[in-house]
Amino acid sequence: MKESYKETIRTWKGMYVNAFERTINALPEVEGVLVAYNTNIDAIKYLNGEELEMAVENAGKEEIFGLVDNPPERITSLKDLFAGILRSIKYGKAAEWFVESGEVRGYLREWGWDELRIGGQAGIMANLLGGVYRIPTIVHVPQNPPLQANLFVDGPIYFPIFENGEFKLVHPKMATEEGNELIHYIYEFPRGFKVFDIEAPRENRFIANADDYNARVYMRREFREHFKRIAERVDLAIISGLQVLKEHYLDGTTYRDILQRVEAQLNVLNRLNIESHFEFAYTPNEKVREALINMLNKFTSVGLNEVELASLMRIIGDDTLAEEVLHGDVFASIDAMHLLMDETGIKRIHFHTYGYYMALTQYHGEEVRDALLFAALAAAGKAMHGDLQNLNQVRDALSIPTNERAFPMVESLEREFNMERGIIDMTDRQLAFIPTKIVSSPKSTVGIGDTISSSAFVGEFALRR
Ligand code: 8BR
Ligand code: GLC
Repeated sequence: MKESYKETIRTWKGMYVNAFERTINALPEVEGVLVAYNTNIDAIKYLNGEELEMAVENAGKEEIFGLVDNPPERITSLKDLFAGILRSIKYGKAAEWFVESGEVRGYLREWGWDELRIGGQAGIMANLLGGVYRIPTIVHVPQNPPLQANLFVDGPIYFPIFENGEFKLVHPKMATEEGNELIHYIYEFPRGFKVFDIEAPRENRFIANADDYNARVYMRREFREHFKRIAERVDLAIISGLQVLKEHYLDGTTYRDILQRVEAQLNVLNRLNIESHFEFAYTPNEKVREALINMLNKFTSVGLNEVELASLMRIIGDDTLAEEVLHGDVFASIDAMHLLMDETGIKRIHFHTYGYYMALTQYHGEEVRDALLFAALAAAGKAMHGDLQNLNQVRDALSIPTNERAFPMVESLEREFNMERGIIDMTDRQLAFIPTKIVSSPKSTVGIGDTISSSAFVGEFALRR
């Protein structure tokens, strides 16, 4: 090990400990967070090689293999389903396809799961913010059947209801209804997972999405009609779930109609001076993606990973920059973040990737970096346990070594931009950079991105108070 690395390890260790203590002490400062719109049930199955091989053989191996590199991107038959799963394994890539066939939906339910968890960015963040950080959190839940409501953990997690004109906030478990069960079937596999001659280059998951509500960003009546009353109860909002929008729906609705309703709600948030964060999940449709970029000026903050940042560069930058971002070039990623800020005026961009995070802000302060450090601990805790249940699991992540592979980047940023303790002063902007903690055999990967973004956004706000 390089001698200078020992010093770097000590420096970051100290910063991690300090950031953790400061952030958990500040969290009670947050009075309320709103998370909307996508909540669903995640039915997680940890794949078994032999079982999967048998199922593939039964469904028609040859045709399925033909589809692996010719992906239908949606599921109308069992062949599509298995092609999707094998493709994710082969490339170690996350993917999410809609299940259009009722017969396949029946099969998926029969095939079963190992574990049910609350899903959707909004649902996951509600369990984290309300259940683990104990911050009062109002969550949008498109459907509230008992199966899903019981996946919300105890704590200050609220579902708004109006009874005889009276506004009430109750835990989702206290207001269940005969709703549809919106199930996303998640097939997780570890690095090195083998099936036939395919071997997973890294851990990841394939999602078969059997949910017609979140697919069109269904909004509950309470949110459509009483949004202002809901918004008045919080000081922060996190919006997600717009990535699934399609250009047209069968009934003639378009993504524009849906986004207009979302924009009206953002206007309310802005009038009330509520800071808002948009979680930018991968959006396959280019028109929708472009419309989302155009909406970013209504938000205070945006969170994205390398695939998402690259996909935005294909629209507002160029393909070369997009490729460089995808290949993990840290300088290109910084250029891309600046470009996104120039184009949209958004005040905060939080980029996360395997091994390091960065935040570009139109304001200065060490709390931006400290919130990223706190988020990295939460992410590592989540990777270790699959489901985060308490702050001790976040604290335990302090013992995981800081990712040394990011140290050469720290050195280049110190050389090029005079970075000091993870902070670069760019006059009118600030860039914060942190090496993260990587868990070597994560229990599962779904929801880590949501954990990172919400912890950093809410943590920073708490520290600034
Ligand atoms: P996305 O799903 O938005 O890409 O977020 C996933 C993030 O989880 C990655 O950017 C990475 O930072 C983090 N992550 C993954 Br994937 N595996 C991890 C691990 N084993 N330990 C810590 N963080 C991890
Ligand atoms: C997507 C999936 C959902 C999952 C979430 C995790 O929204 O549809 O099932 O829980 O991503 O980030």
